[in-house]
Parts: sequence; structure tokens; C-alpha cells
Amino acid sequence: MINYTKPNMDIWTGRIDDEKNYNAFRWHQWVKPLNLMDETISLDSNQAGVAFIGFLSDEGVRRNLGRPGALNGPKSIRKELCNLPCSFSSNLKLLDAGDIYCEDNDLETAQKSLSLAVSKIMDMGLFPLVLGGGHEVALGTYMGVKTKTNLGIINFDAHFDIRPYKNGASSGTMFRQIADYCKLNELPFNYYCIGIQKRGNTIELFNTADALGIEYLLAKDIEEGALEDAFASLDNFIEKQESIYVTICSDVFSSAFAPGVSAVQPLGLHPSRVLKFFDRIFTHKKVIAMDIAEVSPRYDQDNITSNLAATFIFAAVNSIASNNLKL
Ligand SMILES: [Mn+2]
Repeated sequence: MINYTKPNMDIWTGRIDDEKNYNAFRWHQWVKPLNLMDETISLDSNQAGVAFIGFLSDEGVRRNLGRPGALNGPKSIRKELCNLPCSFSSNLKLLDAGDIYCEDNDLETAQKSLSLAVSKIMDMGLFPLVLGGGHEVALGTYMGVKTKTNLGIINFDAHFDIRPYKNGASSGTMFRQIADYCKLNELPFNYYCIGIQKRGNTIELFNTADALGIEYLLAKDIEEGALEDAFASLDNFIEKQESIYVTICSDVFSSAFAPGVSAVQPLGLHPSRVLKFFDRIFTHKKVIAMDIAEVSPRYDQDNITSNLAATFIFAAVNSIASNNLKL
């Protein structure tokens, strides 16, 4: 596995209320290093674990003529995770598995390395939680996960990211690449998008989405429509899948809450509404991997976008704990 750096634990610092009492712990006291090059861990049957891995790339954003900066997302998100409370059983282990970086604009190699890292993490029985990076992270995560024949992808995003890629892959093409991969390998392409913006996708992309059998909820329908109908559609999709990979593109959120992204969305969704959908997905107990993308610290204000990403990671980790551990 190339383009890998082992975890730097210096970043995991913060408030300490008590040095021994787990109930007073914050994440920086609980996260342990996991060097994917030479360490493995094995969990007891009553334990579960989440491994964070950073994807230091915004090469896809650059190729997509967007605003680079998401390269520094993993560091900034980790900082916001430090002081979160350990509000779950101590049978849930948290690990920092280091970073994959992109070198010499070679996005494809970085994505391949990420997929290797994700599959290594899953081989250890851990849940991979990938910190982007541009949304091109999704191709790497997916290729590492594809262990189940019926893997459903749920993408929180203003964009379909199914653009043609004959002139090069980017942060706008991953799900088209995955669709083609599935076709080539006779796998079903199960893709559901939440928060699609009409102003963010051409007519041709909506036509392609229909042709590929992509299901989606428009942002405006989520803001204005009945939540029960949207939930029923989402539940129906999840019930047909063996397992689920969740990916969040931070431009699904309104720019009022997420200014630090590659492409701002004035009409993006309110985070608390997104969280309702997010939490609902986990209640099905099928989510086996996740990533969060497009946090771009150079455009952020007071780290609120990184903090928002950390908030969704907090929700995910608590759901993983309650789904996998007997309390
Ligand atoms: Mn995206």
C-alpha cells in the first residue's frame, strides 16, 4: 500500500476532566493508533470498532474546476472530533488508521491505495470511516467495500456526480465510474441520492440518472414535502440491499451551515433535517462503511463546517455502537 502515512497522534489533544473515569472521557482520550502497514487488531466478540482514515486529496476537485482546499479536511475534522464525549459503551473502540495522500496529481493511485486501506480495515472487523478530501474519495471507499453483491450506495449530495469521464475522472464522475464498473462485473448498481439540486445538475444528468435507475430526493422536496413519503422511499431502497455504504458530500448542506465546501449551496438542506435521514438509515443496521467529503478549511468560518462534519461522525459512531453492542 503506497501513499500511506501512519497516524499522527499529536492531533488528538483536548480537555481532560478525568484521567481514569471512562464516563468523563472525550474522544481524544479514547482514540488509539492503528498503523495499517504493520499492525492488526482483533476485537473480542463483545466489542466493535471504528477506524478513521483520512484521504488527503482535492485533485478531483481541481480537475473538476472547483475550489481546491478539501485536502486539509481530514486534519480539521479530526480536531473537531477531539472534545466530543465518549457517549457510548467502552466496548466500542475508536482507532486512527492514518492517511492516504495523493502525489503528483495521481488521483487514480491514491484512490486505489484508499480502497486497499478500507478493505484492510474491514478485514479486521472494523467499520471504516473515511475523512475526505474531495468527493473523489467515494470511488476509493466503494472499491474497498464492495464485498457484498448487493451493496447499496446512499449519497447525501447536491449533485449526482455521474458526469462522463472520457476527459478524465474527477470529483464529479465517481458514480458514473461505479455504474460502469458494476455493468462490467454484472453487479447491480444501487444508488440513492438525497438532497439533489435542480440548479446543480443539467437536464442530461437527470436523464442519465433515470437511465441508470438512480433514485433520488430533491432538496426542495425534502424541505417542503411530507417527510413520511421521503422516508418510505428511502426505507424501500434500503430493504432491497444487503448492506449500505453512506457518503456525505458537504455541499448537501445550506451554505449558511456549511460555508467551507468546494461548491457552496445557498439552497442546501438544514443539517437537522439531513440528520433525520442519516439516523434513519442506521436504524436498518445495514451500514458497513461511510465517508464524508468536501470539507474545505480554507473557506470555512470558525471551523463550523468541520464541526458539522464531526457532528455527523458523532451520530454515526453512536449508531454503530448501539447497533453492534449489547448494552
Ligand atoms: Mn459530490
